[in-house]
Amino acid sequence: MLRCAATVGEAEGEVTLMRNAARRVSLRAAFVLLLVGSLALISTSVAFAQASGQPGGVTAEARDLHKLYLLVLTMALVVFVLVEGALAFMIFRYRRRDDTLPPQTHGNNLLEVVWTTIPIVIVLVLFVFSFITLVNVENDSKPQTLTVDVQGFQWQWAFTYNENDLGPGSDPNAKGTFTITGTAAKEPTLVIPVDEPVEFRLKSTDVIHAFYVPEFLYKLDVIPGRDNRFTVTPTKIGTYTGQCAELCGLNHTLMRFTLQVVSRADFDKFITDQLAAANKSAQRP
Ligand SMILES: [Cu+2]
Repeated sequence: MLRCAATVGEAEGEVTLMRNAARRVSLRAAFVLLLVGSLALISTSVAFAQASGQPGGVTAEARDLHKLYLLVLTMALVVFVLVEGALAFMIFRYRRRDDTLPPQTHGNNLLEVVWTTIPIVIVLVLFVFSFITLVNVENDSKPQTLTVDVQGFQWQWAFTYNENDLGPGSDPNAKGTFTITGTAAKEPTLVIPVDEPVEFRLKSTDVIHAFYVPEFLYKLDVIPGRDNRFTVTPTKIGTYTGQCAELCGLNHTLMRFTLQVVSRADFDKFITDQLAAANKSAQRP
């Protein structure tokens, strides 16, 4: 009898060991599945975010902003798929089959901690990356900056260049200036060199306007009495459109302009031509 009881005990012990081993294997499989699934979901979301049609911009700063956009969109997609997936799973798996009340659960510390921690981590990650991007984009201490004074007025723009402030090699004692002023009939063209930091100093003589070139992925208000400025480093030669992005009165829609990003040689030629024209008109009686 005793031997028989010992044999039964040993058999039960073996069964428990086998069950524990099976549980470990299935836990490991679930973990691997979760890891592979998460990686697949993240890479699919990154690919989807990249293909979502948001243009990458034409400046170094826009590239940073575009990266931030992709990060935010990827995180949003991952959260969306996980939340909606869990919701759909619950709806179908635990749908009502009869009138029996399901087991009622009141509070679960682990779940509370998990669903409080995850949003906090997401917000912190977004805050840190947004802050780093903002500091980079709004860093106005970049060296060798060429400056253009941008004046917004009802309802056009005036762009002023100073001969002593045209980037590397410009004569600090030169005094020539010229202004390109837009009119209702003729929109102005703003010309800047490629691969050089260009600072825009924004001023308004009347109401609030906003200086906006969509390809910069950035805009800044032009406020009377306030010296707003920002710097961009264009990386792509081309012609782009700009516009006022703040409703500033009846003819707000007329506040469009053209932006040309050109090579340094073309920019120097543009400056020489404009200064010559400005000198000629100044000498006219
Ligand atoms: Cu406007």
